Parts: sequence; C-alpha cells; structure tokens
Amino acid sequence: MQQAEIETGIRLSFEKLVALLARIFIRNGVSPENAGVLAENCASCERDGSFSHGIFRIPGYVSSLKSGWVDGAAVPAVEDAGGAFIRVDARNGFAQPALMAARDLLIGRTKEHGIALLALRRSHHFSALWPDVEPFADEGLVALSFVNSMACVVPHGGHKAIFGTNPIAFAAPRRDEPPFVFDQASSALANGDVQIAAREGRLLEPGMGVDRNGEPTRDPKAILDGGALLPFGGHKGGSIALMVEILGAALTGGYFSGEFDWSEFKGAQTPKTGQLFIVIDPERGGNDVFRDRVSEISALVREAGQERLPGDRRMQSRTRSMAGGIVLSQANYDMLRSYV
Ligand code: NDP
Ligand code: PYC
Repeated sequence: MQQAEIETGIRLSFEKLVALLARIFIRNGVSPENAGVLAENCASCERDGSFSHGIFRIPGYVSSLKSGWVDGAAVPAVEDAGGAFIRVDARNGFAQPALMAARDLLIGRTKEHGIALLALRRSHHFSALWPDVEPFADEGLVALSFVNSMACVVPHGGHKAIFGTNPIAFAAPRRDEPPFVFDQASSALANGDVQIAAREGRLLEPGMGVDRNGEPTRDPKAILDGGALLPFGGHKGGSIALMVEILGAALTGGYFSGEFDWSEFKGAQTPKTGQLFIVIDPERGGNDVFRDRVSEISALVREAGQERLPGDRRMQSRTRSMAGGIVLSQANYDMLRSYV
C-alpha cells in the first residue's frame, strides 16, 4: 500500500474486520461456524501483511462459492482410528474448518504419542499456511504443514504445469519471544503475487516463470495466461514441490494439483486438494530446553549477519495493526462492502 493510502485509508480493528468478513462469507453460503473460522484466518493474513492471502482473496472465495465448486457449509468428518494418524474428509469444504474439527484430537494424540499426523482430503485451501501452524507452536509444539494447490508450476526443465505452488509451513516455540515460523511456496513466486503484479502492471524479477511457449518471461500476465511458474531454486525446489504433492495429496487421499477438473464451475478458484500436518511434542526428548535452543539458534543466525528472520516482518505488521488498526484502501473497503 502506498503512503498516501495508509494516510487516507479506512482503519478497522481486527475484531471489526473479522465481523465484516464473517458477514461476507455467510452472505455467500458459508455456515456461521465455518464463516467464523475463515473470517479470522483471512483477517489474520491482512493484519500480518500477508497481502496475497488477505482480503485480496475475497472475490475468489465468493466466485468459487457462487460457482458451486466448494461447499461453504460442509461439515468435516473426522476419522479417528485411535492412533497417531488422524484423517479428515473435508467433504468438499474449506481446509481451515476441517483442521479446527480435528485440532483438539490432534493435540491430544501428539501429547500421547510424542508425534501425530493429520491428513485432510477433499479440502480447499485458499490462504496462507502460517495461520495453520503458528497456534501449535503457541502451545509449545512443533508443527509442519504441506498443501498442494492448482497446476501452475512446471517441473525443473519441464514444459507442462503439473505442480501447484505447494507451500510448506513450519513453526517451533521459542523462549520469551514469538515462535519461529516460516511459510513459503515451492514455486519461485506465489500465484497470488503474480496476480497482484499483473493488476499493478509491474514486471517480475527474471527467473520466475515462462510464457505459453515455454519462453522465460517477466510479464505476469503471460505467466497467468497459459504460461507457468518455475520451482524456486531449480531442481531443488522442484523436488520439494513433488514432495508436497506426495505428502499433501498421495498420503492424504486428496487430488494432485493437476488432477481435479473445475472446468464446469465458472468462477471456481479454490484448489480442491489435500493437506498434511505433522505435529511433534518437543519435550518428549526429555531435555527440557527445546524452546531455549530454538531461541539460541535464532540469535546465532542474527549474530551471523541475517538481520531479518522469517516471521519478523509479519510480527511487526501485527504489532502495527493491533495498535493502530488494519488499514484498508477505500477501494478495498468498498469492494468488501459490495459483497455483504
Ligand atoms: P515469501 O517468499 O514472501 O516468504 C516466505 C518466507 O520467507 C516467509 O516466512 C517470510 O517471512 C520469509 N522471508 C521473506 N523474505 C525474507 C527475507 N528477506 N529474509 C528472511 N526471511 C524472509 O512467501 P511466498 O511467496 O513463498 O508465499 C507467500 C504466501 O503464499 C505464503 O503465506 C504461502 O502459504 C501462500 N501460498 C498459499 C498457497 C495455497 O495453496 N494455499 C500456495 C502458495 C502460496 P515473513 O512472513 O515474515 O515475511
Ligand atoms: O498464491 O499460489 C498461491 C495460491 C494458490 C492457492 C492459494 N494461493
């Protein structure tokens, strides 16, 4: 957001933004229970400056709901086989309510066994991943999550987009400071950031994507219009994207990123895939210093010259938003009001 927009923008408290977003979701067919979860998730992204997955996504949520592609009122089915592996059929609903339905059970099983897995399938994930893992670290646990999305990334050296932008998020508690959290796509850029660049008429850095002929391009529109993104870091990012397909889809029973067919659902944008969580109780190792050790290594990284650690920018944005309100441009505020 430009400085002028910050000065003239509308400021909403976190609670007010959650309430407005919940109204939008309910108005567009989401059950009140699911709407609360999605609204809090989306407002958290906006609060923390995760702009590619905050209110920018509302038109996509609404058009997907209107198309009938995703069921906003789905009631997830938790399948508890009694061990450390919990499965949830999201029943064509959003991933976040499916996570909420199994969250307490997952934490209970993690404490019981030292580690537990949660496998979501038939779930739509249209947000950032960090809000899914950070709360586990707030409870002293380590969490990893993997989600695949829609085919828009070519394998390394390949010519056909079969991977999604497939992010991984990781969270670990620290001593007397917010948890260490990173959340990153396995593509060179998130699809949302390509859309934002296209909207703003900006060229991308070189090495992000190819056009419909497989030629390197910096034009975001060429990437979106029949082109594709590249994995980050060449073959290494390609292997991570492939791993996310394996963990997020093959292991959960969800669709691969190139496997689902939404062509009959005009306006559909939310990928219907799967998501895996691995949650660990770090104190099961019995050394009682895990938090201190995570803080220690974080400090060593800073001392070694890395000024910014993952999560620092988000925490600064969160602090600003909670103190002064979440700033929306007039255009974005009007956009939200138009959906109520
Ligand atoms: P970024 O590259 O912007 O950031 C990735 C991570 O690196 C973040 O943890 C970020 O911390 C950190 N980071 C960024 N820049 C620096 C830096 N200079 N020094 C140190 N750390 C840094 O994210 P992506 O573009 O890869 O992904 C954006 C979002 O898109 C993610 O939230 C992801 O979950 C989401 N996404 C969702 C998908 C889905 O299917 N639902 C698919 C693909 C992406 P910080 O947050 O503090 O900036
Ligand atoms: O930004 O790549 C992305 C994305 C895909 C699904 C949701 N976000």
